Amino acid sequence: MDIFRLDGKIALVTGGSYGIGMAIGTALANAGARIIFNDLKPELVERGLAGYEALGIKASGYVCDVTDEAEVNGLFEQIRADVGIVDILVNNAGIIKRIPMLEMTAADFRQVIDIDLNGPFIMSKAAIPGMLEKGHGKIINICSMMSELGRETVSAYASAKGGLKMLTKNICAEFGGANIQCNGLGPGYIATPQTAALREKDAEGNPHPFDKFIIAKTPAGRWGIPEDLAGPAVFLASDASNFVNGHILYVDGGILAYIGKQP
Ligand code: NAP
Ligand code: GCO
Repeated sequence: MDIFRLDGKIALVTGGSYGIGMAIGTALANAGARIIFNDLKPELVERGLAGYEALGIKASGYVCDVTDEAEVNGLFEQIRADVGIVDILVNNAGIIKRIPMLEMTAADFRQVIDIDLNGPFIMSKAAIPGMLEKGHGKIINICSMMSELGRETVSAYASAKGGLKMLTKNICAEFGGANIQCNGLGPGYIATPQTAALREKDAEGNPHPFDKFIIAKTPAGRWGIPEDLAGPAVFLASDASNFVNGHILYVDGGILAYIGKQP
């Protein structure tokens, strides 16, 4: 079972101060990895460090905007000086804007693409030289149901996550021969701050219509929790997946396999 261990590996999780990123960082740490994360604001980095410390995990946190190539290159230089060369990169940072397409501005569309697709490109481009130097590397891109399906109001997000699926396959194509595996994790509907609005009860305490829809659409009959991603993330970060490349592993409770329960 040592093939699932990450001892001696350095893992960088973007946007890792809470939510899915924190859960994945925690899982990789529990498998032996040295955890590093970045976030947009110092107070978020402090929050993340406190969260990891409370779990007995010694993490390192840095302020860095994944869309700023100069900041990202500086981040990797700082990490190399402070900790070492990154072995595992988890491109987790992301936003969503739920706006009907005809009401969405081009600026809104561009911002989502910038963070959710350009960000992973910039981060991967900065991480790969070190991985080539070490002779191995793991890149895990956090995709989505929207890498495969459309939905009203999320045109920018679906375009970004669909592109992220194809960036994953392209990194596989360009660097698979250098022992770098790039795969995607495709979470279903997970209870985090990003989906809080879709789960809000009304004044009478009735469930949100979308909440009921997702429950009916998910064979597991529940929303996922960030911890549901722990095992799949460790698998894709470990030697257990050294011959898995360009694959999107969906962790969705069965949503993509299911037409949905009759109302
Ligand atoms: P979340 O709770 O909104 O957390 C996203 C994290 O990314 C936050 O820490 C956020 O910081 C950070 N971030 C945003 N823009 C950034 C930037 N430019 N540079 C650095 N960090 C940035 O989201 P989540 O639910 O944990 O989702 C994490 C990832 O999983 C996202 O890529 C999301 O698209 C994907 N996903 C989520 C679900 C779901 O159902 N929750 C399902 C499938 C995929 P701030 O707090 O400062 O914004
Ligand atoms: C939405 C949700 C989804 C989830 C996730 C599903 O508005 O439909 O936010 O996009 O975040 O991406 O996999």
